[in-house]
Amino acid sequence: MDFLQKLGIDSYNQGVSTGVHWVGSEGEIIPSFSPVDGKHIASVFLADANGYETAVAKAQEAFKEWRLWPAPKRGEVVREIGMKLREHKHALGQLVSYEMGKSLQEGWGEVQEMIDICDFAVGLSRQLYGLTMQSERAGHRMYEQWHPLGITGIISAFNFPVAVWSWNSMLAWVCGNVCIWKPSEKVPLCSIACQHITAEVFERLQVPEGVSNLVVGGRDIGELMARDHRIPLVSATGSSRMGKAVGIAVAERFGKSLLELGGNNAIIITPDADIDIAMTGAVFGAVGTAGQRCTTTRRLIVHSSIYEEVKSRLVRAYSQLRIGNPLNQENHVGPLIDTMAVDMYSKAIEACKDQGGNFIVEGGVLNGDGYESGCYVKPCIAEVKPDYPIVCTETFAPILYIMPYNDLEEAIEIQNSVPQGLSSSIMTKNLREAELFLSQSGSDCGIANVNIGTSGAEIGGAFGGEKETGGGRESGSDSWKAYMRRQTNTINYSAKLPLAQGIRFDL
Ligand code: UN1
Repeated sequence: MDFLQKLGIDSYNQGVSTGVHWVGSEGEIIPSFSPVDGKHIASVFLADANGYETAVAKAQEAFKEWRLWPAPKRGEVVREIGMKLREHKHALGQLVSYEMGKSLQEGWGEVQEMIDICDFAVGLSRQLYGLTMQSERAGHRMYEQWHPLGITGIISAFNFPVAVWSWNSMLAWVCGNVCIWKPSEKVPLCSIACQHITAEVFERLQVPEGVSNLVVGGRDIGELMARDHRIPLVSATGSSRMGKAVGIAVAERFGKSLLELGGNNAIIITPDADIDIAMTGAVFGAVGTAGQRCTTTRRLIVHSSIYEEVKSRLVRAYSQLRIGNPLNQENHVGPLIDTMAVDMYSKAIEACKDQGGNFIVEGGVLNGDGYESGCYVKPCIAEVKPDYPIVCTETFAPILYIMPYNDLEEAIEIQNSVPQGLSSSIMTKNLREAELFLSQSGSDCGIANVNIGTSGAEIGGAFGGEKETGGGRESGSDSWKAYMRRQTNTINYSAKLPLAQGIRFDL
């Protein structure tokens, strides 16, 4: 495993860093096991309350200096991080794949997303534009400008152990913020590797200590961050349940939160679909990352006239899936993150059966040669009714629900009938169908695609969704605005003091 060495991972690693320096901790030691082969990779000292306090104090201090760096200079730092990531892409992708369990291609793809967001953020560092308005008063000028917020708290999930952090941190940094990152304790080594990569750059460019803090910890650290008034923005990725708790705690102290939570994404396949494209989109969407993306395709809503054809093609496609070690590029599907996730998968299958689901591709946990970790499961497909409680729930596993529809309005209603609102797509060559799906009466999701599956969004667009997905937007477009505060400035350069709205106040 020479990638561990290349990324600076030791047998024992500190879990708290203020950028260049690692902070000793009295916290619990957690081992990181690979879901690929069940082997112990390395261990990490979790952050305790003292480690957390050190990080917050350093971050506060660093912010005072970092916010004074011109934004394009901050962009230069991010550019250098992008260069370092290119150098480490191979090794970091391998670590992501080994520690998290996604395929090697997807591990490298995740690092590519990091590189891409660095490029995006570098350009953005010269484009943090505000508007100029026309004042209603003579001799007045009015405009708005954007200032950094301070500390951005980043809580990330296991499924994208490095990319989601980079979407947040690269933008937050060019905006002039400092960051405190609490990664998922299921994938601590990925975060430690990222911290080593950025530390090299930060040291060389003399970035103040405390701009990039890592706090590997459990739920207690997440709770501290959510309640901490010194952290004006908490960006959290994970389940809707976690996001609700974070959102409430942050709102209670009038902080800002950026929530990217559960999805329950559907593809509508219409009679005018190119079935080959629809199949590839659906199968990759459902089994890619073993069904553990927030953008995973969980529901297929298929027109009744092609329902049987789609079903039999899916059954055939699923019979060809190779499940096994994700570092072996022959395999399509790797393991789930841990045996707890396997348990949730098994329970969801049971619940689906109890609620009336008919499995056309059976699931099951795999044992034996190559499956020793106990984390490998069979992707499966069930015919369901759209309102089964299990169908309205996000299960982070490769379980695909399929259901028929008769007219497009009905299909859109089914698609929108779940509590989550992240990603959606329609497979059709019919312009009218596509445009209806994208119209105000169409998909209610943050992402709506045509002839593309629900997953694999590019970084250039704003990423996030509505309803229980939390409403936040990360990554591209103008998502940067979430990391800054807007200030409206009115300047009077006349010799009088006219009041707005024509009010007179004569002394
Ligand atoms: C996530 O699962 O939290 O769109 C993010 C995608 C990826 C990001 C997923 N670019 O599938």
